[in-house]
Amino acid sequence: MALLTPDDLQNMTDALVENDNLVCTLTGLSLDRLCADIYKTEKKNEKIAIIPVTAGCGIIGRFSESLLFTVQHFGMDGFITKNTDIAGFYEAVTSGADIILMADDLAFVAYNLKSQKIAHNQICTGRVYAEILCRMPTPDAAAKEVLVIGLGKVGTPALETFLDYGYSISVFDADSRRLNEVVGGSGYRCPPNSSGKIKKYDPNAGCKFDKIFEATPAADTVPECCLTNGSVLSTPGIPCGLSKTLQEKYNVKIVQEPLGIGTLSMLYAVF
Ligand code: NAD
Ligand code: 2YH
Repeated sequence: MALLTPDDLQNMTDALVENDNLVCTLTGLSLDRLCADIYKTEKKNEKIAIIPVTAGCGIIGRFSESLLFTVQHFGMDGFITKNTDIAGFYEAVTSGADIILMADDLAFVAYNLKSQKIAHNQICTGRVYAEILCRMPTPDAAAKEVLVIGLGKVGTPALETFLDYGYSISVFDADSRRLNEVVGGSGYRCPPNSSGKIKKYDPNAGCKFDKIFEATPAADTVPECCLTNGSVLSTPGIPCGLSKTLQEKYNVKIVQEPLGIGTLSMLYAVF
């Protein structure tokens, strides 16, 4: 699992605001309204505690602060506990928190102490970045085509979303075992009822995609041959899988931000 770094989060606040505007242009909904519509929930003045966690590789500079920015940017009441770990959990509960955000090296979760709903960052991130593409108007309603690159813990819930919307999905993953598993529609962590709806991406077939989803930890994963002028790339992957040169050459619109969009999706999942 790739860990965020303080550098990844350096421009996070600007990126969140810019992406909110872009998502609104693309879908007609702000990120806040989009997440409310995905989960059919609304915020109700919940108090959100962010607990820094020292386990594993330890506290990541700007992580808790970026979560607090996200919470406050979307009009919610949040605070970072002074204590870390279990002492931070005790502080959060005794301070009247309704929802807890906390992450170690393996998982980042939102937990609603009142309703006991829990959300996982990778699932909620994959879902919201896929929903952004699904909610864009498609010129030809029949042509619901998407290319998905990266079939891991973020890419898999995205596949489920595209299947729910009736997309025909082309997929690629550098791990051929995972690729075959997903295309075969069987095996561990494969979306149910996907048989026949997901095909291997063939770079030699000349297919161009208006909509591309990418969730890998690698750079330059989006090949030139899949791009068309004005393609939209929705990508939680860090770093960005599309080079600056190709982005400019094809006027690609990119939805990408390192933490806040996925966090907002987690919060609406537990409201
Ligand atoms: P993962 O390890 O579960 O999955 C990554 C997948 O990408 C794997 O299946 C791997 O085989 C594949 N892959 C690696 N290199 C590739 C390449 N060059 N071409 C094609 N496929 C390749 O990871 P994950 O948890 O799904 O996370 C994916 C990315 O999303 C990471 O960069 C992670 O940091 C990022 N992430 C971002 C956010 C956010 O809010 N922006 C949230 C969660 C995760
Ligand atoms: O970055 C991570 C992991 N990759 C899980 C998140 C999935 N996108 N964890 C952050 C660890 C934060 C640290 N423990 C802190 O500062 O509290």
